[in-house]
Amino acid sequence: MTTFHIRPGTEVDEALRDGRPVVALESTIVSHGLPRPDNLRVARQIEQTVRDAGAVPATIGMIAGELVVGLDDAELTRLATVDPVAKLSVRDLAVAAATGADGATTVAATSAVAAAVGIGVFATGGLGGVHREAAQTFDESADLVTLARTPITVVCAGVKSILDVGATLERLETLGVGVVGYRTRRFPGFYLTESGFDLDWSVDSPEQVAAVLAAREQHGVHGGGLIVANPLPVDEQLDPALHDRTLAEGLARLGREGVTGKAVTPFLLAYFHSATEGASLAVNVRIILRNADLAARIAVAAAGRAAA
Ligand code: PSU
Ligand code: MN
Repeated sequence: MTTFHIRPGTEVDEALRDGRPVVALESTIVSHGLPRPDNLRVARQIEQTVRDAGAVPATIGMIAGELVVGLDDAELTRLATVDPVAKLSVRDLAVAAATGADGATTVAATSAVAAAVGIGVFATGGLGGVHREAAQTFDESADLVTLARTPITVVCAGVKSILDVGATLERLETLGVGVVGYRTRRFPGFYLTESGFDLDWSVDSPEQVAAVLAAREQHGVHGGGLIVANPLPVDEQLDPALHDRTLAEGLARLGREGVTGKAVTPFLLAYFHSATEGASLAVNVRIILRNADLAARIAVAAAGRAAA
């Protein structure tokens, strides 16, 4: 008998059976990435954005040890409000299930679970990656190595600007993870429109991303992930001077307070949100909603192609 399993929400289950477009969403953004009480409102807005673009949202998380793909509103509320909610990467899933934990899935865990149930498109804010000073700390997000072996398309605004962006791009290349800019040849910088790094490829439409996914499947050669990097328009980015100041101070505090490991990303995001008096939060929300919209349009295009 199986004790632990993956439970699809009713709507997600039906959509997957009918071949309708579904977009996976992560819950770590909700529990650890955004401050309360905005987090719950934003979580609902992300789902609504996916619906408005014609796809079914599947927010993934763990409720009392059960892995759920397509949390209902009560479950979403629970992960947004109770304490503690564990931050679950792929390696944590089985232990959290066996111990009956509540948990939120990171990009890594969300990607792995989504791919396991046959969801091909996922929207988030910014990927995890190589942390600054990783040469000493070895702190590199499991998001990268998971994407190397997981056939999922992740729509994001690049990697969080708190990271070493150049090193992260090098690791993505080594790991064989595809990276394409959405209507840009510059890699986005999360809070900032661009990070200062170039990309080899850009795509112009959801249909073109769907064509990439179809080609990958037809080749049967590359089983890893594809990153669709979707930059914020320049007039919507965080003021670059404010960004650089806040980042420098946040990194200094990190060192002073001895924050390490999986607490680093939530600490820096929270510091940004308080130090910029909500400006970075508004930008972060814009990023996620824009990515949810694009991911849904990609899922719609991919489903249309499959049906044709
Ligand atoms: N993007 C956001 N906010 C977040 C995250 C991404 O806009 O909170 C989360 C994701 O869940 C990602 C995680 O997987 O941060 C990376 O954490 P770490 O660096 O500890 O792997
Ligand atoms: Mn880490």
